[in-house]
Formats: sequence, C-alpha cells, structure tokens
Amino acid sequence: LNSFVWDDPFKLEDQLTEDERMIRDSARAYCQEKLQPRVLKAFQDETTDPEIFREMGEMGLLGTTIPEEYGGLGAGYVTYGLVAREVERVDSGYRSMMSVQSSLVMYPIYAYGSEEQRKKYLPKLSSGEWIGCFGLTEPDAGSDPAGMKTRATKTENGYVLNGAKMWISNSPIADVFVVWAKSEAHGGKIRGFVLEKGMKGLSAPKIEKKMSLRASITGEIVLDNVEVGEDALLPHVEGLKGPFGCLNRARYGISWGALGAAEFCWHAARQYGLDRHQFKRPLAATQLYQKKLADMQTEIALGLQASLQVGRLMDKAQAAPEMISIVKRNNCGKALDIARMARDMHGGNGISLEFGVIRHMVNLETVNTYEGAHDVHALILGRAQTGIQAFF
Ligand code: TGC
Ligand code: FAD
Repeated sequence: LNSFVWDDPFKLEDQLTEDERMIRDSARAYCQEKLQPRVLKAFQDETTDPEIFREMGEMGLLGTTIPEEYGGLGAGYVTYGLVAREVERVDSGYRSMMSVQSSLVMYPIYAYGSEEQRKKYLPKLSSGEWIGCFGLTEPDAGSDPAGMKTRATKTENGYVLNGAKMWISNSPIADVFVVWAKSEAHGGKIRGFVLEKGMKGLSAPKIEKKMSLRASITGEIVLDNVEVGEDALLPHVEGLKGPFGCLNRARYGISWGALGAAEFCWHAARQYGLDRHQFKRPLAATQLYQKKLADMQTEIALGLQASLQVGRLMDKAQAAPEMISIVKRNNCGKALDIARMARDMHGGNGISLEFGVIRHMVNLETVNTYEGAHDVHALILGRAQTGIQAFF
C-alpha cells in the first residue's frame, strides 16, 4: 500500500482511467517497436519518413481529441498528453510531426472550419494520407506574431495571398497548409486560410543545416500571389485568438512530451550510473550522482502531476491559457536541464548519438524555443499577476 515506485513516485498510473492507460500502452508499443529503431539514422541523415504519418494515423495517434465522425479518436486531453509523452520519449521531432498535425492543423479546421472543410480535410489528415503544416512565424515576426507581414487581398471570387513564413514544421512535405494572414477585407485582422500543395505561387523550401530536431523536416512557406477561393477562408475565427486557440493545445501537449524526453534521459543516466564503474564502484554509488538522479526524479514527477491537472481541466473546458504557459515553460526548461545533466553523467559517451541523450538535449533546445519561448511565457505569467505588459 505504501510502496514507493522509483519511476512513478506519485502513482500517476493510478490516476489514469483504464481507457487512458490502454491508448497510452498501444502508443508506447508503436513508439518503441517502430520509431525507436529508426530514430538514430533519421537524426544522423536529417531525413523525415512521411510514412510515419500513415503509421501514426493507423494507430489513431493523429487527431486524438477530434470527434470520431471526422476520423479522430474522440478521446480527451489527458490521452493526448500521454501520447505526446510516449512519442517524445523517442524523439521531439516525431512528437512535433504529430502535434502539428493534431493541434495546429486538424484542430483549427475542426474548430474554425466550415462543415465542407471539416469533411474534406479531417479524415485524410487523421489517417495520415495527407500531411499538414501551420504557418504563423515569419522571418521578422516570431515571438510577436501580431507583427506579421503576410497579406490576404480580396479578389472577385476569393483572395490573393502574399508573404513568407519561416521555421514551419512539415512544410516541405505538406499537402495541407493552414496559413495565417492579415486580411484587408476584414479590417486588417488576422484570418486563417487552408491552402493545398500544388497551388500556383505556393512553395515550401526545406531549411537545411539544423542541429536540432533533425528527424522532423522544417521549411519556409513562400506565398507569391497565391489565388484562393472564398472556400479557403476559415470562417469562424478572426484575430490572434485563432492561432492562439490552436497553440494552447499544442503547448499543453508539449508539456507532457518534453517530460517524456526527460524521462528517457533520466532512466538512461540511472542505468549508466549502475553499469559504469570508476574508482572501484558504480558511478551510481556516489553522492553527487544520486543527488542528480533525485533532482531529475523530483522535477519530472512534479511536472507530470501539473500537466495531468491541466489536462483534467482542459477536459472540463476549465483550463486558462496561463496554466498552459506554466506547464509549457516549466516542463520544457526542466527537461532541457535534465537532458544536459544526463549528457554530463554519461561522460565522453554522452556526446555519442549511440546513447541518445545528446540528441534529446539538442532537440529540447528547439522545444524550449518554439510555441512561445521560455522567457515569453514568463512575460505572459508576469502580465497575469501584475497586470503590467512587459513585452515592450
Ligand atoms: P495579446 O494582446 O496578448 O492577445 C491578442 C489577442 O489574442 C488573444 N489571446 C489568446 N487567445 C487564446 N489563447 C491564448 N493563449 C491567447 N493569448 C492571447 C487575446 O485575448 C487577444 O484577443 P482579442 O480578441 O482581445 O484581440 O497579444 P500580443 O500581441 O501582446 O501577444 C504577445 C504574446 C507574447 C503573448 C504572444 O504573441 C505569444 O505567445 N508569442 C509567442 C508566439 C508563439 O508561440 N509562436 C508559435 C508559432 S507555432 C510553433 O512554434 C509551432 S512548433 C510546433 C511543433 O513543431 O511541435
Ligand atoms: P525571437 O522572437 O526573435 O526571440 C529571440 C529571443 O528573444 C528569445 O530568447 C526570446 O525569448 C527573446 N524575446 C523575444 N521577445 C522578447 C521580449 N519581449 N522580452 C524578452 N525577451 C524576448 N512556427 C510556426 O508558425 N509553425 C511551425 O510549425 C514552427 N515550427 C518550428 C520548428 C522549429 C524546428 C523551430 C526552431 C521553430 C519553429 N517555429 C514554428 C517557430 C517558433 O515558434 C519561433 O522560432 C519562436 O516563436 C521564436 O521566434 P523567433 O525564432 O523569431 O525568436
């Protein structure tokens, strides 16, 4: 009854429903059996296998929270978080592929789209037949998306889009592009558009030489007089709350995912310390090594409890964006610290891709930056408690 499970200190397991555990277990089996064996080569060669979307679709890992009538799983946000944790235990890039598709492409089409858009796009995105991407960031508008330059100009039958998006996950292999632009016909307000591969003037060149997230392809989106019909506009949202509504969900998923990567690093460091002998005893027999393991265990256990609580509130539609900022910021920052520590605890071996920890470490540099950088979430939280805007 009072047993202590070292890798589940607060009995997270007992706080999950049977359905949540079942979906988590099948996600874990897929990730460990199918993704883990491929990740080293994918990272090393900087290649993304589009087939992974199809496999994830088959496993029900795309659009976890989207209703079943549109091809989703109809599950809750805790389930979505548990899936993100399992995928990112293997690699943050694979989780990125999954969370962009689910939270940043399927969610806006579901929440802000017309019935025709839902029926046209969601089933194929859910099966992974189509790959999606989300274009908000621009070369000169990252933390401050309100400063975007991309424009939609009204034409007789629709709109013409001009601009450039930067650092867009999945874009070079995407079939469906959710793009945010200021629309002159809507008083300069930000509106969402759903574009398709092959449209005249639309291209998505790959960004090369990434040292992080190398298993997930990243690119630009170039919009050079792209003409679309009225049916490309997401009709039910305008303003920054459109993209932020999607980001709330993706950021929440990242809060679980980052801890999956951290758990990998913690477990690897523990095992390494038990196996590796120096000074005639295991490294794990030293006080410094054990203190580091205790810090990792504590931060991960606390972070998981926090994400679980936010997920339960999301499932009741009671979560505030600031709660998500707390778990996104804290869990990503702590995961990055843990990965750096685990790298150090592996000594020289820690710099080899064979041991996985340095890959997680460099991946988490991205995870700490995208979806609202660590300091940007601090400013969101600072504003929420002082009432003072400190962004500028
Ligand atoms: P601000 O004045 O705060 O708000 C403007 C309007 O937006 C509404 N809003 C939100 N609505 C829902 N949820 C939220 N979290 C919201 N935050 C703001 C707000 O109510 C307001 O609405 P209205 O109707 O009054 O106009 O806007 P600001 O310009 O001052 O924003 C500042 C700041 C820093 C909060 C914001 O811009 C920010 O969060 N910046 C970070 C940018 C970011 O997260 N970019 C992510 C790009 S996508 C990505 O990285 C994908 S990677 C995924 C992967 O590969 O896994
Ligand atoms: P900047 O905004 O220029 O920030 C640089 C530094 O300044 C940061 O440390 C930041 O914390 C700090 N800073 C900024 N403003 C302030 C302030 N007011 N006060 C104090 N400090 C501040 N975007 C998408 O739209 N879609 C995607 O799919 C996507 N995928 C990505 C994938 C990868 C691999 C990467 C690296 C990025 C991706 N992004 C995507 C972009 C990502 O969201 C941005 O990189 C992020 O929002 C930060 O913007 P920035 O890079 O322009 O940095």
